[in-house]
Parts: sequence; C-alpha cells; structure tokens
Amino acid sequence: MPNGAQALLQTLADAGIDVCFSNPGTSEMHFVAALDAEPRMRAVLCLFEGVATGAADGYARMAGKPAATLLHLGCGLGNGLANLHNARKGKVPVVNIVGDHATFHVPLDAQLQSDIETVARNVSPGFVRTSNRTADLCRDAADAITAARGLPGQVATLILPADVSWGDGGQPCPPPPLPAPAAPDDGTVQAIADAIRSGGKAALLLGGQALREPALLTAAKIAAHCGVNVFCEVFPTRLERGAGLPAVERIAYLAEMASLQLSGLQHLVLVDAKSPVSFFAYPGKASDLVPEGCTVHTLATPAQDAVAGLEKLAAALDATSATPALQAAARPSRPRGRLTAAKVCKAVGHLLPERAILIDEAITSGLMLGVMTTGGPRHDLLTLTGGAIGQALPNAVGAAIACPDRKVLALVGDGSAMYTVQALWTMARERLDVIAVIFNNASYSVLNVELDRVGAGSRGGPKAKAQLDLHGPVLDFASLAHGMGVTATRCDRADAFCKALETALATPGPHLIEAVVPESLNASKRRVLPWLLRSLPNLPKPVALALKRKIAP
Ligand SMILES: Cc1ncc(C[n+]2csc(CCOP(=O)(O)OP(=O)(O)O)c2C)c(N)n1
Ligand SMILES: [Mg+2]
Repeated sequence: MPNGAQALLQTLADAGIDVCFSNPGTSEMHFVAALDAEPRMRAVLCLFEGVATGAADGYARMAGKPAATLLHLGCGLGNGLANLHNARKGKVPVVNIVGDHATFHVPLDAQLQSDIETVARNVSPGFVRTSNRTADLCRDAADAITAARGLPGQVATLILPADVSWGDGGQPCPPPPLPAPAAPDDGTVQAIADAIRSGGKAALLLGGQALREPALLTAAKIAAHCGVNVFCEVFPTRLERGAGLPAVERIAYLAEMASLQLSGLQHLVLVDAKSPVSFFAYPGKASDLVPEGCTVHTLATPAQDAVAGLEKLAAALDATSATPALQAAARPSRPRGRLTAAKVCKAVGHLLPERAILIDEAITSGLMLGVMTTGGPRHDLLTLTGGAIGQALPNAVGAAIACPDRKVLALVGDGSAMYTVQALWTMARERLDVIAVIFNNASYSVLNVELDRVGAGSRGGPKAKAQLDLHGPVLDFASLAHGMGVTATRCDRADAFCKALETALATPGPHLIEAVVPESLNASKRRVLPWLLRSLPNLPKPVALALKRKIAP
C-alpha cells in the first residue's frame, strides 16, 4: 500500500494535475521522495514561493486546468501569498499544497510552527483544509481539486502534515466529474434583452471566461445588431485578441478615464465581471465608477456559464446571425532611434509571432502595448489581475510549461521584476521559451504619478521621492539574468532592441532583453496629468475621448 504522499501524487495525476511548482522543506520530504514513484507528475523547482504560486497561476490561465504547488509551512505560504492573491482575483484554479509539521509536533510550538490556516484563508476563502489522517488524505485532495476547478476557479489550500504524508495506508481517490455550469435563466436573459431594446445607451462588460473567442464573437454580434458597446474588465485574466477577433475596449486603470468611457450609459450588463470600481480611493473622487442613473444588470455571475448566457441573450435579441466586426490585420512599423517604452511596445507589435502569450506587467511602460498589438497576429494577453506586482515572470514560467509550442513574452517593469526575479533561474533550468523584456526606467514610476494623484505630492520632499526612485545603484538586469543562466542583452536604441527581439524569437530557450528607457510619464507629463484628468468631465465627450486615446489608448 502506498504511503500518504504516494497516494496523493497518484490522486493528483489521475485527476490530470501533472505539474507541481515546488519549494519544499523538511516537512515535505516524503512528498518530494514520492515524486519518483509518479512518472506523470512534472516537478518544477522554484527558488522563491512567489515564483511557485505565480507559475501555478500562469499555468492554469493557459492550460485551463490547475497545477499543484508545494510550499513549506506558514512562512512559505506567506512568501507565496501575493501571487495567490492575483490568482484569486483572476478566478484561477490552483491546488495549493502546504506542508505542515507532523500532527504530534504541532503542540510543541517548534521554530517554524505557525497558523497556516489563517494565512491561507485570505487567498483561499472557499477551501482550506488540514488533512489529519493518511486514510482521509486523498479524499481531502479530491475535494480540494473539485473546489479549485469549479466555476469560478479558485485557490484551494490543502495542508499536509508530515506524518499524514509519511503514514502508510494512503488510498488514491478520484475526484467526481465536474457538473456542467448552469446558464442564466430565461427570465434574467429576457429582462436584459428588454433593457437593451428599450433604447437607452447600453454596454456589455466582459470578464473572466467571457474574454475568449466564443464569448467575444457572440458579444460582437450583439454589438453589431443592437449598437451596444463592449467593454473588457480593467485587468483581464486571459484575453484573446488580435487580427480576426473582435476587439474589445478595456476599462482604463485611471478612474477619470474609466468614468469617461462609461459616461452616458443607462444599462451596464455584467458578464462574469464585477461592477467597475476605482483601483484606489482618491480624496474627493468617487470610488464607484457606475455613472449616475445607470442600471447594472448581471447576465452571468462567475459561477454561471457566461458563453451560454451570451448565446441566450443573442438569441433573445435576434442577433445570432449578425456579422460581428472583426479586427483587421495591421502592424506598426519598425521603430528607430533612441529607445523609449513606447518604441519597445511598437517593436513588440512589429515582430509579435503567431499565437504568442503576452504577459503585461509593464506598468507605465506598457501604456502603448494594447494599441501596438491590436492588429497583430492572434495572441493571449495575461494581466495583473490582483494588482500585486511580481506576477509576470512567474506567470511566464507557468504559461510556457502549459503551452510549450508557443512563445511567451513577459513585459515587466524594473520594480515589478525584482519581486520574483528568481523566476529566471527556473526558465533556464526548464529551458522555457520565454522572452522577458524588462523596462529599466530606474523608477517606481507609477508611484510618482500616484503621489500627486492622492494629493500628497506637494508634501513629499527628497526622502519621499527616494522611496520611489531606483537609481543608485541602477539595476543591471542583463547581469542578473546571466547569473541565473539566461541569455541577456541590454539596449538603449530601438534598432538594437528589434535585433535582440528577432534573435530571441528565433532561438529556443529563455532570453532577457533589458530596455533602458526614460519614464513614459516623465516629470513634465506628470505635472499636466492631474490637470488633464480633472478637465476630462468638462470637455465635449469626443474631445475627451480623443485625449484619452492619446494618453492611454
Ligand atoms: C505586492 C505589491 N507591492 C507593492 C505594490 C505597490 N506598487 C505598485 S506599482 C509599484 C512600482 C512598479 O514599478 P515598475 O515595475 O518599475 O513600473 P513603473 O512604475 O516604473 O512603470 C509598486 C511598488 C504593489 N502593487 N504590489
Ligand atoms: Mg520602473
């Protein structure tokens, strides 16, 4: 009979969970030892727990099924929390396995003893379970798998005491088949169809599962037939875009711009999306972005079948045979001259390969990424769903393992990259086809914008500014990458960047391209930005929208 760990690995593999992103410790040694007895499980060592959790997130976004993590006790889980938070906000399934001390060791309050369940609950509100008996372990694991991959997907945390892992008598247990998600009921669909037909200005807001091709096409038919706008949530988990697909307008990060996009709406229809709120609160500004007088309708909750909901709505509106507007193919030209963040985005648009996976954590340097890639070949876009930075490099590890036949491009700010830079080592070790583009602007640039926007700018002196500045020493990402076995180049000219990107695209394995760029929102732009944002509501809408397109297209 297998021990607990062996039976657990068999249960995972039987359920199709065949990748484990691990950072183990002593309490996980039997799990580690059992890996060799389960040939179906790929184990990927990550040198920081935030890399393991972010990799599990990126993997599930692209594979459409969860990976497992293996983390060490409460401290390891804590280190991995930020990227589990991003997974939770993105409704991404993760089977989060956290080793614990043996059950009899817990009361002794040894050095690494801590309250794991409390740490886990924040990112795993729907499922936290400590498995207390080897005989129950696989049933607990099956429950965790079921919870993780339900609709909506979630982080399910299974806490695995060492003695439960090493104990004899493990009994593999298959999780039950997933029930099909329910479509929204006819009454809801009809009421929304009536609201859209009533003539008031209406929009669909798509999120979660509704950002993949089938949902996008159906939403675009409704738009073509009824004249509704189609918006995409501000930070999509996975958005399919590019030539041949309907283009959707993302809600802007800056609340003033989001309000402008939504202004004048009488009906906002949520499809697996939250009603829009501002990312942060600002003194004297509204946090709820739904315009006054606008009714919010829910076509599909995250627990419902959004595609079926859209199809029912299209049928109720007689839109099923409408012709959806599709994005035409168009690429920007090759950039020249001194490198800027916008030129990096342009180069990416110019050279983007077919079926690339684009991961955007470029923060201020990525302002032009959307517009430069809209008409590029079809690709998937993964974004910072929970706002906790340090996601892109780990996500790239997971996405590359999920889709070994596709190129992964992670575009990352220098500040963000440093949170989980260890991901580079795993990329080298696993020989992953990842191109990491790091925007070295030597700044937490966005926080300079925020310092002014929250009204603290005038109070901050040199000590405040130093908290947002990454000069002295300026980071050398090419050297960091070399130190972790990743080929790297550093460039400050557009030509050199394009060549580096071409070489990286043509050569398998991981590459890092460090783009030395000025801040996109430099001091003079930052000075006018608050004034511009304040003036948006007072300008004629077409002028305001044109201005928005210029700043954040
Ligand atoms: C886990 C976490 N810690 C801190 C922050 C606050 N934060 C938001 S953006 C940012 C700096 C981003 O810098 P960088 O990646 O260089 O992008 P830039 O602003 O320069 O474009 C920080 C520290 C956060 N969002 N998440
Ligand atoms: Mg920066």
